[in-house]
Amino acid sequence: MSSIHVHGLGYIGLPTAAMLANYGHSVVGVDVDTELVAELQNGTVTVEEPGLRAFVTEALDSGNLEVSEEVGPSKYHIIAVPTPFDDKEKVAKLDYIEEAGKAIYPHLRSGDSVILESTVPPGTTETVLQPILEQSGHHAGEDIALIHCPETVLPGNIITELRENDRIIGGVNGVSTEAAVRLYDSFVEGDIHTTTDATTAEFVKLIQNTYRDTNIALANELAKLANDYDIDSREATQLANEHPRVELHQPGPGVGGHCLPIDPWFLGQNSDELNLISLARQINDGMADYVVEVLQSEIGSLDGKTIAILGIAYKGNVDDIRNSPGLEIARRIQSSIERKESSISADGGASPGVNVNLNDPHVDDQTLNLHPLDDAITDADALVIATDHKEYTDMDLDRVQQQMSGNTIIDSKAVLDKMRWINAGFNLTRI
Ligand code: SAJ
Repeated sequence: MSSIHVHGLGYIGLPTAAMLANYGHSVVGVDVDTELVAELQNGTVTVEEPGLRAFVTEALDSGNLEVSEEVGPSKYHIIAVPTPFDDKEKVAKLDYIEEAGKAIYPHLRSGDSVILESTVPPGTTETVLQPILEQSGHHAGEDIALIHCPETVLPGNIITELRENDRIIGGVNGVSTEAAVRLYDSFVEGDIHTTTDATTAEFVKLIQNTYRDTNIALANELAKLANDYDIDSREATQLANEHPRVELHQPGPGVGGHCLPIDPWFLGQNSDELNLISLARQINDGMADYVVEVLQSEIGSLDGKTIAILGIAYKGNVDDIRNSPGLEIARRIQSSIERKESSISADGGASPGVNVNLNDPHVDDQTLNLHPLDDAITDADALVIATDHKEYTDMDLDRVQQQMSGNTIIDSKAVLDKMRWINAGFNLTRI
């Protein structure tokens, strides 16, 4: 069993630290956020992720997991810090990785390993992290190991996927790779694939999310085309996917979260070859506008209307609102009225505005004016379903019918049984 420091105790670092501790390693979870460290030291886990609270508690209670702000010597250092995205420049900000490297290097000893798990532009391990670590006087690939091993877990299923997913391990040399394989072998049940270098491992992670984002963009374009031909794109996609070599993804209100909308841009950080990939990003970013267009084509002007947006988490059954398509739709609805208001005010008219009710049973955010589902729906002219939460699939049709003042539903995640709701008198449109 090894001594391990896990740097960064967020969505990835915390479950990883707990996993390693629950497999008998001696783990110190480190974070620079004093409040988070204090909370975890008291056994409080605030992230909504199935099973995580109990899993972390088990690790803390066993004594194998400690949480600290202090870095010390350790056989392995795993870096799982965020890589924020500069949306204007379309580049990754690597400050947290640099800070982690600076915190680690004074404690490095011969034979130690540093593993970067954070998602990064290709080349980061070798060109950004390695020079910082080598300020210790040790050399990566000689007397210390340096590796990129990307995380690939799906929020909502993190604990299972941490254990069961395959892992890609790319060391700066063979000895580095082997050191990481020994560690991940102690808990990973999936296959471990090794690559010849860290940059390939970084690239692989990015192209997995880029594949998904680009495929969704194709699905979104097909949905718009299908709409023009007055057919249901979901039915067409399902039939197309019956072919053994076709695997189209699902259209929707846009692509949210902190991975798919961002990682494709990292590929272009040191290259000018992003063409299809950046177009796919634009198509997916344009879906919120498209949903509003469809809404307007169903109910006409939004002036004076009440629209309920159901779902602001970026995807079903999670509480994460980063790059939320639902919130983006709400903003676009508001701004469509603001644009109209400014043209109206030129000729002296007035606009009654639009009333947007937000609901999300999974999100608890005091900065947003969230309504309980019943309140959000009451007197709504239209519902826009933007997240595939289970609660929306289970909505009581009769109750919704009694509460709404209109009958229009834009089901951008295809959560409702379309024909059942249409047969009951709803004007239901899928994206
Ligand atoms: N979405 C669609 N259509 C689809 C699938 C997804 O519109 O057919 C939307 C979702 O609604 C959501 C967004 O895409 O808004 C992203 O959701 P997701 O479930 O595709 O992915 P994430 O961001 O939750 O997690 C991804 C995963 N990557 C892949 O599946 C290749 C996960 O395994 C990674 O670990 C994670 O990114 C990450 O951390 O990079």
